[in-house]
Amino acid sequence: ERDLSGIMDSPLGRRGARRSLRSEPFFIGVAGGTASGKTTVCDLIIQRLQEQSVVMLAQDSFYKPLTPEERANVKTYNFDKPEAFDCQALMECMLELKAGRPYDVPIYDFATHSRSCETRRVMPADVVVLEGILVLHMEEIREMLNMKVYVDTDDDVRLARRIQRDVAVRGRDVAGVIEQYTKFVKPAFDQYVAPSRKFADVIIPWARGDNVVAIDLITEHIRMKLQQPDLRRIYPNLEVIPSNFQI
Ligand code: UZR
Ligand code: MG
Repeated sequence: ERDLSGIMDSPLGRRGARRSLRSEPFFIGVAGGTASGKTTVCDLIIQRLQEQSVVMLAQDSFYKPLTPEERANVKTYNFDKPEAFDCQALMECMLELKAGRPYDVPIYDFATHSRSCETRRVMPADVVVLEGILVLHMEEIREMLNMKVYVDTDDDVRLARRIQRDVAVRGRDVAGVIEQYTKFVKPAFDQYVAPSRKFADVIIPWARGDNVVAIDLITEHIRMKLQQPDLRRIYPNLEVIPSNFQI
């Protein structure tokens, strides 16, 4: 076991450590099935963390753009498998933000299944909120998260919302949405999303569409962790003391 008392008692060491550690954001991942309320949960968390610098990342932004062949056969394309996402780019984005550098996030168009030529610049922040169906399934991503949340909403509620949203916002027709749901969305949910629930630190029941207590608990936890940057990063795992700790 390492003796940290000398380092911790040195005011210079402590200040230096805090300064260098401060630049590492607190990552919170929010997973759950399609149309479970992930985006709403993230919006509410962000609203309540107004005094902090917070950025939002959606796994959806990292959908791989479809090739012309895939686009021609879009009805047979599975958007719910892990391979549909550019996991490499998402990982790169997280690492850049972790290092305190900005990242230009792709803009994905659900109507054309392609990336816009423009990007959205995400600046480094104290808190990074990452939302997406598979953020707890993907191991590399999961391991970077300081807090893992799963939004738990009944399947029938989710299907109803999914139909409404895809028709209203994503330019689909009802029959098409249901067909895609049955063929791809539900099987992938059963195979990847639902089993990732066991990785969550917090499971939020979201059937009614609100859960103020859960949002309060999450934001209070984050606020507390941000006040103790050294505790958050050093005590949980003494092996990962940054090399620049002893400044
Ligand atoms: P959320 N999706 C599309 O419908 N079209 C695309 O071009 C890309 C993705 C859907 C995808 C998945 N599945 O279920 C959903 N299909 O977006 C994930 N079919 O988005 O997490 O907001 O529900
Ligand atoms: Mg969403």
